[in-house]
Amino acid sequence: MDRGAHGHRVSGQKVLITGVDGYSGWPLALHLLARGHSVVGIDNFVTRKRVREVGSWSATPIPSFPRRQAAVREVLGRELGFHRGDLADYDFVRRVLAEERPDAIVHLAEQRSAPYSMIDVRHAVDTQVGNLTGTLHLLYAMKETCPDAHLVKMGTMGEYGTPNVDIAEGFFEVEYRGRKDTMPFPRQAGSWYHWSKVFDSGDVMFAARIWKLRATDVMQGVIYGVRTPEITDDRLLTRFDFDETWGTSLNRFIAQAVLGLPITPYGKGGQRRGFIALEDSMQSLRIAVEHPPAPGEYRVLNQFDAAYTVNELAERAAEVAREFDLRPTIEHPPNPRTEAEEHYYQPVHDKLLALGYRRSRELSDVIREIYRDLLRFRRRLDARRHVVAAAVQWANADSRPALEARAPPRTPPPSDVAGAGPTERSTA
Ligand code: USQ
Repeated sequence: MDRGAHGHRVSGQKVLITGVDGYSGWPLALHLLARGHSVVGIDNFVTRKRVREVGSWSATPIPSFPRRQAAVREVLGRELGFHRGDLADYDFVRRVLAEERPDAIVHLAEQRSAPYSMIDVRHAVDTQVGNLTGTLHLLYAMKETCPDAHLVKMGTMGEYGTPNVDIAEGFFEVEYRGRKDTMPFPRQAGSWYHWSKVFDSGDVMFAARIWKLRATDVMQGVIYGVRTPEITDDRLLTRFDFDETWGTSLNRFIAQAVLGLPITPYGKGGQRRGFIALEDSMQSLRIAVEHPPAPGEYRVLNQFDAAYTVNELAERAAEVAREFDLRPTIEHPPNPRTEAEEHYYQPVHDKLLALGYRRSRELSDVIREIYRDLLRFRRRLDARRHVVAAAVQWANADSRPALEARAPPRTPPPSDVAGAGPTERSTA
């Protein structure tokens, strides 16, 4: 067993992943298992439910969780432990942590969609109360049962907003009225969802300080992609969302091209964000797990690979589309969000590189791979094409009428889902 600089186990760790059934949680479980760690997951399947709530589904067919576990056993020859439950239930969280005693906890079990949080007051409250409650429960349960574990908490680059100065990696030195201090870089989030991550960051930083917990707060950029090297079989596919609330921009652009719909950078399209391929996000999380900070240290990682404007990504998606005989147009619908459409954006992202992060593949190669998979699942996309257009408006207090007014599906859902067995509805 290897030990790191802080006497902490590096290889062969036991890692608990909350949100193991999700877009990132599932490929992270596969990646960590393949690297020799043991993995236990938690999920309550609420993402599957919420995606159904907005009338959508994953473009890739997702087996029920027991079938996912069986596929891991068969393809990777490894066991994936699992506890079904909700982080809102403190007794459940405490019991699982006491029983599993993980070396690291990767906390991904939060409502992760900005548009979903902006639908109306109920969705805003569900997002913030749910996200903050889950994180606080984990922090308390760690303190009570496994205070030496390392919490890797999924945050977002969107916590920082788009200030007109460079964005520091968590902390920066400030001089004010002749005095200096090192302080958290200001947060200016752009949705109720993104604000929930800001509040979480404060809670994690404070818990690390008072209870000497090890914590990594991951400022994650926008993820794109459908595959990781461990996804060698369709039964191991992760979910891929393309509707307006759950799909992220580049993934949506490729789905739009496959559906023959215009690609939609909102407004002027000069919104610049940090992006990272799914595979490289998994690499980064694994690096964070394998390099824990010292007890009491709250570490912030800006986790993205490169910054692009949505116009640049729309153009790249349209260019690669031609290789597949697709000829998408690019349109600029009025921006449903309240955000700067032309702005400075220069975040520092040095720490993961210093820990050994290297980009695995070029952007166009990943885009190509997404096209190949989405073309295979085109019927599933087509059955839900009505949920691609934006309906949730930041300026509205209630976007439900607009969401409900979207046209119903033209075709019934296809039943042939790549032999994956019963899909979507979580447990069998
Ligand atoms: N956008 C378009 N057209 C679209 C969809 C999005 O122009 O059809 C624009 C948005 O207006 C925004 C940018 O693309 O300016 C990014 O939007 P997104 O939907 O790709 O990402 P976002 O809502 O910011 O959230 C996603 C994930 C979230 C994660 C975040 C990282 O859903 O969980 O925290 O990316 S970050 O953006 O760095 O905050």
